[in-house]
Amino acid sequence: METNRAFPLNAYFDENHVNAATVERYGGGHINETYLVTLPDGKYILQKLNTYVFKHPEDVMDNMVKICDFLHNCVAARGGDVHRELLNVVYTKDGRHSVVTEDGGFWRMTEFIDHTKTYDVIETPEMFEECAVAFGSFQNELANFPAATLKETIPDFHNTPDRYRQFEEAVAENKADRLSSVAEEIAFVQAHRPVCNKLMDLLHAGDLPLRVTHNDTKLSNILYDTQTNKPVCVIDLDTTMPGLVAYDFGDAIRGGAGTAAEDEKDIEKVGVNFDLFDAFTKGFLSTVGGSLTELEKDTLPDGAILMTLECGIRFLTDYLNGDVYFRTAYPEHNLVRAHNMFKMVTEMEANRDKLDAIIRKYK
Ligand code: ADP
Ligand code: GN1
Ligand code: MG
Repeated sequence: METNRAFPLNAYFDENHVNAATVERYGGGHINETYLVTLPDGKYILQKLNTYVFKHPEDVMDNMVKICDFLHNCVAARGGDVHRELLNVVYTKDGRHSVVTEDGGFWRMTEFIDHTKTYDVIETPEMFEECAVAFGSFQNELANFPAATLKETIPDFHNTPDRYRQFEEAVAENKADRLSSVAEEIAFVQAHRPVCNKLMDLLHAGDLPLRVTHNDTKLSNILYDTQTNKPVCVIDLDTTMPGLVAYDFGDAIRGGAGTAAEDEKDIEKVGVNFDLFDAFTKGFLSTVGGSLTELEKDTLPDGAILMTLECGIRFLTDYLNGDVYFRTAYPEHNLVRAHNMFKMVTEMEANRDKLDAIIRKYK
């Protein structure tokens, strides 16, 4: 339990409420600091945004407010529960979407969505198919969102060639003096350099359209109802901005179709579960398939390989830089994560025919 004086609760509540509040660390995200605030009459999620990652956190919140307002209308129009099926920003007493504290901390609050949980490893293909429907529906609902009003919260977020450039920079700088221990991993990434360009080349050639995508479709960014085990809400809208559909498909496969957790230490347990790949494809294409071009559908497996490779490159880069981006629990954490991503890439590449056949089955 943390002392609530360390948090900007005064900006949101009167003195009595502040005194009655308890605050505890919550959730397992790699980026922001997340806390559960409990008051006698309600629960809230308070988050300190990671300003190393989000250089302009006010842009993140401006986007979030616009997206949540838009989703509010969608959920209300279909008769859904507007306090459960979307994130609701809690405003300060003077009507602001965020608080900047004296030490420069950037904070936001949302309503806590109770009786939900997240998963690090999915339990059944059915649950993963439903996850796909949830992410697909999120994309469908935002199809009419005015994309030009969104700010780019992390420039070049899924620009894989640029991620490769940052990796090369990290190798050259060797800031954490870890280079000598990762020769094999570096060779793996270098051998995959040509793969990094595929989707960006198609985008730049005008062959793939930009849509409003979530861009961080990992399993723990879906809240599942603890009673029904069905997805309730898509969360973590910090990177929702224009992107390729293959990013959302691919990142979800990366984070959910594995046979083990992202940071499983026993590499033997790490691999791709093709039944889960099948289930996600089924749910996703049944939801967004009607609005996708043939090429978008055909390049979904490229997205799965690319997002997994990109994430592995990002973990390895962060390891080389001394763990400055992702939250880590021990020194080799990012390296373990990178290994696991590269093993999944290898397995998907070796089974490309199988992945293509699954896409054909549902397209
Ligand atoms: P990060 O960018 O660090 O991943 P998230 O916004 O995804 O931050 O939040 C981290 C975790 O906190 C989520 O995985 C989820 O478990 C929990 N969480 C976040 N917002 C809510 C909410 N409004 N209601 C319930 N749980 C939430
Ligand atoms: C981060 O924020 P979180 O924990 O949901 C990261 C994703 C990575 C993921 C890997 C803003 O997601 O891009 O794929 O970790 N988010 C950001 O687990 O960088
Ligand atoms: Mg998250």
